[in-house]
Amino acid sequence: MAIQSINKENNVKKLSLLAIAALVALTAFLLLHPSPAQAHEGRDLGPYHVAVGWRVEPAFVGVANGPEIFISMKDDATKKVEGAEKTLKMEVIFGDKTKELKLDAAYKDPGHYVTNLTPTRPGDYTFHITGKIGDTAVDEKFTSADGKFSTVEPSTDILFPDSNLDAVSLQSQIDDLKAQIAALKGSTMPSMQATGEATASNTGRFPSGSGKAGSLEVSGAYAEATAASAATPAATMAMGGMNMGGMPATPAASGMDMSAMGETSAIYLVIQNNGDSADKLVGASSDAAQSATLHQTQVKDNVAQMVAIDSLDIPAKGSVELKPGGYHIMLENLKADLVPGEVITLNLKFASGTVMTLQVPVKLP
Ligand SMILES: [Cu+2]
Repeated sequence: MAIQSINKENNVKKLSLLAIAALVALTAFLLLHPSPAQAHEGRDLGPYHVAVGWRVEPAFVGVANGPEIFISMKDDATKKVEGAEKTLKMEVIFGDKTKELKLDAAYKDPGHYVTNLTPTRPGDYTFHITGKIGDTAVDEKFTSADGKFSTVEPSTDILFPDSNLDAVSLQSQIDDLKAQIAALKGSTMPSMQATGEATASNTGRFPSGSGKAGSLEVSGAYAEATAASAATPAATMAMGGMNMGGMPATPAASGMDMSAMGETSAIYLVIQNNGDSADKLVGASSDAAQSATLHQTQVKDNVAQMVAIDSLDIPAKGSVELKPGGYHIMLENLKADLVPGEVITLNLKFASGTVMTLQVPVKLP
């Protein structure tokens, strides 16, 4: 028993030594032969042998990499071909996109040429080499779709501790956010853009409740208050008609006041058209409410009813008054109670394309 186990031990030691020797030999071979047989595609071009692949295999999205080329003589792999970085060009192709890469001779490694490229999308990449090696014309495409070098893989598997940080994931998240912002803007009023003149009305050129854009002038605008006072400090600060510059004039902007949900108010004003052509008020929006629509109050069978209207004619050289019991701009789903002394922003859109932005004070009805 004892002798047998000693023999066994010796055999194991011999095998281990053999394995180590084999590993050392293999490592030395790999170090001496940087042109890898795998993960690169080799081709004979005239008297030359060319191998193309990724510098780092497998290739991952967002990880610094780049195609590389090894060039040697076909009949003697130890004879490296130098100077090809001056006569060859390389471009990378992904889908319908193409990019030229700068080809450099690898440092202290004759016959080895490298580029820098960080792939940003998973999938197949094609490397296109053109120009000359010596006197041999070259126009060759190497694609990962052929399976001889790595298809770029998503980096999700190798990221830690956060697994969702590759460029593609981030871009899709940004695109989602953009779409959400666009949807939010659209729900207030599509393509609302303040004109230069209208913006000027925001800067204090016009007193609160009035504005001018093109040949249109608005005066006497006010919004009906929905509460006598508000408890929040923001509302208190805005009391007394002070418009705090760029600060939101109402606590609405902070979205904290839930008590105003579903509440409505109305804005009244006078629109004067100094121009020679008629115009129409076709839309409105306000920072104080989720929607602002044109309404008309009609008395039917002694009962006052409000109906929504699509537009309101503003005759040439004439004026229209929006007043209680008649036309008004209905604010629906207020973001917060409207308190006397606050100032809200109102955007008016006209059929002529004129857009006017005004500051509208809140008053008790
Ligand atoms: Cu109404």
